[in-house]
Amino acid sequence: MIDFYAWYTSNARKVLIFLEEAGLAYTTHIVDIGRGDQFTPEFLAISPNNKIPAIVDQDGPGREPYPVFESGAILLYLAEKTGRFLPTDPRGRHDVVQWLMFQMGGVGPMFGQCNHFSRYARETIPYAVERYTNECRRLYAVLDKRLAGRDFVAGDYSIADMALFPWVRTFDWRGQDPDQVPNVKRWVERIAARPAVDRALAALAKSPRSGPIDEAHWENMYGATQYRRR
Ligand SMILES: N[C@@H](CCC(=O)N[C@@H](CS)C(=O)NCC(=O)O)C(=O)O
Repeated sequence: MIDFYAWYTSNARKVLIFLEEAGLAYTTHIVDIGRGDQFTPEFLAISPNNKIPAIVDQDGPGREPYPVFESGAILLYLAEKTGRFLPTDPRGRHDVVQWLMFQMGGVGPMFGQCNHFSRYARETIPYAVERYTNECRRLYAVLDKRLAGRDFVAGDYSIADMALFPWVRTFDWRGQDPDQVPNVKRWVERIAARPAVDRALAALAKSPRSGPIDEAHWENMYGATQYRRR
């Protein structure tokens, strides 16, 4: 049994796609990062960087519970645990790891900054919006080139595709026209058509938040006076 700690974000969806694809038994624990639930001592013991996603594998190495944080590390852990979605031959494996790191070190942080400056920031800073929008466009172009003549980013469908898909599919969030990156567009459609992906996206589709967020916490986390999307 996997305990899965999540909020309604792309980083959480990566892990949920794996859990659904592999058919692993899991329980979802919603951590409301807009109210500061990620700072509880219980959660910090699992995820010391106060971020979702995180998991606890109740049947970890040595048959002991084992906590894992950082979505890329979680995907590698689950791939190795199940022997799925990560090749065992060295070339295939390192191809996947490189594209996983492209997501973790490039797409995730840059797309996140783009979201922040174009949708959440207290004031509009044209330099920042332009810088991150341009960097996102460059990353889309890198991925488009990679996907020319390929169905998936590195060999068969793998944890690299699972990591990239939730971020890349939201073209409009960063002003990207899908028709400018036709290989990426087709790859997004190919992955979105998978039943396990559909189940994962439906399960973490939209925040069902009922009450207000903790604005002091949000200010601290995002530098915005209130939650707002442009
Ligand atoms: N590199 C981390 C990033 C995780 C991340 O940024 N999580 C966000 C939500 S998507 C979060 O939990 N933020 C809460 C906070 O920063 O306090 C990963 O890939 O797991």
